[in-house]
Amino acid sequence: MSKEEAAFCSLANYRVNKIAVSEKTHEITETGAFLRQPNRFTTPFGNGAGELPVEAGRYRLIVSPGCPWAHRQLIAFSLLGLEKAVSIGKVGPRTDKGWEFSLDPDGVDPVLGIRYLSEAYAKADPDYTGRATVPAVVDIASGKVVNNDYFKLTNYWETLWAPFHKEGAPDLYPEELRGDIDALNEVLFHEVNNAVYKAGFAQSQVEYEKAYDLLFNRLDILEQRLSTGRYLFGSRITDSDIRLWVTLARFDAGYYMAFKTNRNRLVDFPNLWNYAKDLYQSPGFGETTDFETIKRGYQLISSAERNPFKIVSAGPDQSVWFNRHDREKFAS
Ligand SMILES: N[C@@H](CCC(=O)N[C@@H](CS)C(=O)NCC(=O)O)C(=O)O
Repeated sequence: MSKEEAAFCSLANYRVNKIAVSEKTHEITETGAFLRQPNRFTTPFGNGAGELPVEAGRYRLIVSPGCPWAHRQLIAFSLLGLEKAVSIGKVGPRTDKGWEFSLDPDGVDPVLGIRYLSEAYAKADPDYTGRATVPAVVDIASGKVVNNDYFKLTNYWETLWAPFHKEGAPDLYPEELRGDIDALNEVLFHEVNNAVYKAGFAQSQVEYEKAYDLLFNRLDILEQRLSTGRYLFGSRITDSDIRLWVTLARFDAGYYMAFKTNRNRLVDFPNLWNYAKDLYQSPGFGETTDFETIKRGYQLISSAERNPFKIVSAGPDQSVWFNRHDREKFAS
């Protein structure tokens, strides 16, 4: 965690934090760096007092398939078979009113009965002035957002929600690897998942280049790591693979152009590209990936300033994701 991020996270009073960042500086520091708003709703799932009870039918998970933080949840749900316990609602393209349930009949989520995701945030905290983000877990009975902690959500699904996993579901967060997975996830967040945003939203050359260097330095290390094992932790898919993969899936179609993370494309890294294709062709990954939504989502961000004619690139050719990969060489 950088010094700025640590200072930001340690601000005790979220309201002060929110005003300083969202209203005055729009998540931009004095030096022009992008500093993501903290998650507002972080109550953990669990059976302790004050925790969110793990109960089938109680919650609705709201996602946009274009969003990497939400896409993680879709992959975990597909691999674990959780959709019977927690239903999923999908928002349409983001508008100037935020996320809208524009894909649903009459533009209303059939379970929550709301038109905008911001309504569920407002029900939970009428004073909330941050961005109403996906993924968001909404308590169906109250209609309130109860958790939007994208960093921890997959870990909850993988552990506390185990009683609702489908038969034969993989263990994506094996106990003996948790320390190593957590350590890698922290690095992945700062140097890959969020580094692309730090590059794309930077408002100074220096901060953009800092993020760019951080990102490609880490991708070079991961390229090496993936030369010795099929997945990040050897022969089994774990939570870390889901986290790395959602960023790789958006790399050439979104970040490369829209966020200027263009030292090279994903397809130029031999191991990362074969690894990414391998996962794309595995259950849970390709089937939850919507390249058109991803492309439009990134290329039309803040389109008034960044892309005033709203032109979305025709490429890249997504059929390459079905090309052969070489990762079976690691199969035992
Ligand atoms: N909850 C996190 C991360 C989730 C996030 O940023 N989601 C994006 C989509 S990838 C979003 O919902 N953005 C809505 C907006 O910016 O209004 C945050 O608040 O920064």
